[in-house]
Amino acid sequence: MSQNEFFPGKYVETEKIQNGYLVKTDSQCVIMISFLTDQIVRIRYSTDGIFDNDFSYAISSKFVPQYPEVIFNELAGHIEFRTAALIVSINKADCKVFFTDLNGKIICRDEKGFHWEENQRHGGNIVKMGKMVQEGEHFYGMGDKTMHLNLRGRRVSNWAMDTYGFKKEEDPIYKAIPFYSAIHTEMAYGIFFDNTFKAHFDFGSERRSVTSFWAEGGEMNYYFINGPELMDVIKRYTQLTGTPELPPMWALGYQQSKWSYYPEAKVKEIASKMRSNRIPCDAIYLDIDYMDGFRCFTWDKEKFPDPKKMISELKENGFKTIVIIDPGIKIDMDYHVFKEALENNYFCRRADGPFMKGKVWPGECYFPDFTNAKVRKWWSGLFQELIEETGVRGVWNDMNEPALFEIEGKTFPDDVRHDYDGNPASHRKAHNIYGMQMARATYKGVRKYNNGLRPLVITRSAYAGAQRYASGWTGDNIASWEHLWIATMQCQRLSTSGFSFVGSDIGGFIDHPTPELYIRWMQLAVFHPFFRTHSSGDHGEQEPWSFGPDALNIVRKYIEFRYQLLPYIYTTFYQYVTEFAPMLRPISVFDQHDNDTLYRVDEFLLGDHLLVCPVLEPNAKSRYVYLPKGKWYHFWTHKVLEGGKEILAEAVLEEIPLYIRQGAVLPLFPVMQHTGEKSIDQLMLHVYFGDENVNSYLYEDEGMDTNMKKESTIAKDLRPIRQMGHSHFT
Ligand code: MIG
Repeated sequence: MSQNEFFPGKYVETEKIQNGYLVKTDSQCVIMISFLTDQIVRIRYSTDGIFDNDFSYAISSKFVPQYPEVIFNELAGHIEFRTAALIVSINKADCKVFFTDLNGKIICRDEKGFHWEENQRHGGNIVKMGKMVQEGEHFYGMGDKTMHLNLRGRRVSNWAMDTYGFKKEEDPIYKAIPFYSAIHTEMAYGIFFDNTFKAHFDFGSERRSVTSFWAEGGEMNYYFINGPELMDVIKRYTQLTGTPELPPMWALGYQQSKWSYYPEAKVKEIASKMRSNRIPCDAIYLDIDYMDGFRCFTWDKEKFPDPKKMISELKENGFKTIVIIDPGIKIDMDYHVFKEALENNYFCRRADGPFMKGKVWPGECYFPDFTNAKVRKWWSGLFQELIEETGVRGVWNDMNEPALFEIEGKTFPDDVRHDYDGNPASHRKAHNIYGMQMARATYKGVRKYNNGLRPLVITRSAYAGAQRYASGWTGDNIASWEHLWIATMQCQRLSTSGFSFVGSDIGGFIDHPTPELYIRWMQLAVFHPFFRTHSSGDHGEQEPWSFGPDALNIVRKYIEFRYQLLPYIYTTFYQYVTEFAPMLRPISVFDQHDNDTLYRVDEFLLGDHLLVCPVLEPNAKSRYVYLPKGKWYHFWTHKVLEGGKEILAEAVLEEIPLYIRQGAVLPLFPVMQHTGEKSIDQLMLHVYFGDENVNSYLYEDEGMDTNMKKESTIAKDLRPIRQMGHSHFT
């Protein structure tokens, strides 16, 4: 224990305040407890009795706290707060907190509990929390971390970083999502530590019996989210931090990208090759080279003499055009974006006043302070021309960690100032949310000028809640088998961290995949919500036809299958948006009561019914699959199998092991070349007949408009297709 560590001390009294309680101690430390629902309790600590202005970028404005009735009791050794689902107790002797169910069974309890160290260099405190590891406890969540899903025995940190060619286990990387879920003795709970400073989480790594988390500034401010089902913990966290709008149907189709497709003739060639090779595709991407000297919101007129015309021709052919936009604005008085921002004082400054100057693609740049509402509004307005005039349909935000070249730490220095929406702060506090605020401003702009159509925004960096504004990709991965494994970890993990609309660069961004690796990657990515091939382009072609005719045939079959699955994926997305259910579900989330699922990471569910078992090794002809309990149809042979055990599954190159729950009804589209091609009300229902009573759902609308209910012709609410039971389906 360090000498200047402080603890709250002894309990003195409890004071009821509006929507909560203040628990006072014999030090100046005060604990604020508020129950948002019966299942979610927020705990804040002030070390001197003065709480900071309560402000969070993470919490969704759509989340309405219920402030349920709470019963307060003072007992001999502790005080307790009871809701209809949960008891939160505080020891009188040391103010340690413990959470129990209504039977008094321990869900989670403090070890050292809250303690802090004064931060003499920066002011404020380093705030720390220590909790006991319960017997047989497992930990999940934490965003895009690259290691095994189960975090028991590990330490990770949150500080958004541009990590080109990141490695397995490398940490931190692009995203910072301070939420974990835990399970022991079939009871799950979650902790959301809403603190944006650089933060660390130790899951029994330093000491086997202790889980701790701490941040280098700010407040100890966390939410305890009750289960007991993991699925409910994730849903409750997701409701708290929000979900996106339903994306347009095309954004769930296949997308082709590269750094970079240019000039115009090349872009059109790629598009027409998609059609001539009969590869279904809905979107094509322009990376940084479309710009004039990497100036955002400009075009290189030599490469793209008439972008509006090109985009409308692509549109005729069924392609949406997506462009990249970075945060760095080139220092150039002849560049209108730079001039406007300079004149209006929109750029970030260093502590002593000068602008934050840093090198990225355009050379020396200044950077908008996206934590200022005025700046966000201005930024949104910049999209008018790109979206409304030129016809771009989606925007891809890169480098928003923010990333800088040629500087220690690869990001802004700590002293950079941010408005933080009226709570002025240094970069230490604003770093992890900079990217999400850029994505937010981008989303607002793209949506505003998109003619009432739903937009697509993609972000590389994220903090908790960023999922409200953007989809995400996992950054600069490598064409290797190890990275295929990392991709399936990251996408499952992000999905269980509230961020479902995710995918990896198919085939790998760096280096060139073998045909086999590209095929296996595609077979996995078909089941990831965001479905895009992207590559650095330095190592050869990475289009579906670049790997020879045999590979092309297999890849085509899977992309076609993705389009057939769209009604199911769209419905799964709707369940995410409205019911907060993660789209990708590790099998531990599917059946936490089966202990064998708690370490398994190589199978996952997409939505309610599809069990996906990617092949992650070269030369495979088969792989072991853990089939969760229940009965499953082998997707390709229709053979029915009994779950609750490991089986050897055939996995020749043409085939990814895939299973569907007995009793499910799967809605399928016909094969199409893009989502605008056919009227999408043609639907086939595949019935996987069985004795189990399994609900299947279908959400339909016209797939484009922001006004989902009003404008859609065949909008229907989430509804059972049919409970299969023993009924016959016609
Ligand atoms: O410094 O825009 O992750 O997808 O192609 C590299 C060029 C900048 C990094 C992104 C990648 C993108 C690339 N960008």
